[in-house]
Amino acid sequence: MTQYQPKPEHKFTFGLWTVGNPGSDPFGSAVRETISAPYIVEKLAELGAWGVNFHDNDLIPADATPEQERQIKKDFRAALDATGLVVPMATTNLFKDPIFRDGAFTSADARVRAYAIQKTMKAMDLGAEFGAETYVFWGGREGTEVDAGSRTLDAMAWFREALNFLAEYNISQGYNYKFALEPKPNEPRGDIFLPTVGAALGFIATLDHPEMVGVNPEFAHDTMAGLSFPHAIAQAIDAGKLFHVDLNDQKMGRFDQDLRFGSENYKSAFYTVKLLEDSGYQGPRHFDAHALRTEDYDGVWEFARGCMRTYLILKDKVEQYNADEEIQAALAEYFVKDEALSGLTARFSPENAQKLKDTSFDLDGIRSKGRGLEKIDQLTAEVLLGVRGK
Ligand code: GCO
Ligand code: MN
Ligand code: MN
Repeated sequence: MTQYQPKPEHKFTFGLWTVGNPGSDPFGSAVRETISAPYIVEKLAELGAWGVNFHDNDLIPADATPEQERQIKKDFRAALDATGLVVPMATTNLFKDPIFRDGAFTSADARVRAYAIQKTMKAMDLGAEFGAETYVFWGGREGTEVDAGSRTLDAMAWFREALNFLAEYNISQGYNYKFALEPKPNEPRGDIFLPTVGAALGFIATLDHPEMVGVNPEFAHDTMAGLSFPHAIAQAIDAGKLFHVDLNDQKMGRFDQDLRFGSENYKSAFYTVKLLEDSGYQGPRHFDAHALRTEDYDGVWEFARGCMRTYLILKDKVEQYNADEEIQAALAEYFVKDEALSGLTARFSPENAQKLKDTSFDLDGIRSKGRGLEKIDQLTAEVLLGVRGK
């Protein structure tokens, strides 16, 4: 049991909104009482987490008086100091207030857009006060159910304008945040703008400070849409843009379930951990997940422990996979090497192009040989099922 004990060095984080989620859904009210931020900090530290993240209003309720705000910050700070928990990421709630019913940065109402930027600047101030280094932008309300307003093209321009404004604010305040855009295909909107990691990466390239902005992919979001999460994060890593990651689980084609990490799609969870670990990703391992609505707080802490333990178990499996001689031998066959040809294709030159044109390939030989993936996949399954010795 102690083998998979989460520790701060593993960089596990949770949002106040995750373990603090009281379990209400569109059909039913809360099943758990609301718990305070300092209590959450204390419990997370006890479980071995490294950090805690928040939306502005998770910490400071929208209707708090200045006096209440001061007291909340003081108590939260005291809990952080007492436990050593850090706040690596902060974000803005741009979805709860009815004012954002048709978008925040992309609302067709200029007053709403300006208010969303104002609210975000204040939330950035709050995050910076607690040392946050990553600032997440999840545009949950940035989208449509109907295209009746025909604002999609304008929305792209407004979204860009907002991010450019906030990037300058980041610089002028010396906050040094890295911005991370979090794509999601739908929910709460019927269609959310920038629905995939690829869409977000394309958009980032159009910003004034593309170097400041990366992505925060979430397991559930790609899985909901039937896409591959490991492929999404691989693309983010390749682009040097994996600034943060939201780990959870999800059944394909369902509403946003936010299940315990690794509870549903073992293989995708394994390849997710493998990509994060093998690529040397240094950021937080953030669990943006909720305990099942069936649970009381005992279940919530089981859930939080479970997310972290499963990550560590899968990390162990990755090490086992990487060290498994039979798997490595099969992989060596799979990755067919040809230095002469790779030398030609690595970089264009007229000479290389000519040589490549003159090359004759053993096409039938290549065509007739299978790729050996059944074997590699079965060996991987056996590692995951725990029947291959270490
Ligand atoms: C969701 C999102 C959010 C964001 C959070 C941080 O599906 O509701 O994943 O949980 O991650 O707002 O920006
Ligand atoms: Mn989500
Ligand atoms: Mn998320």
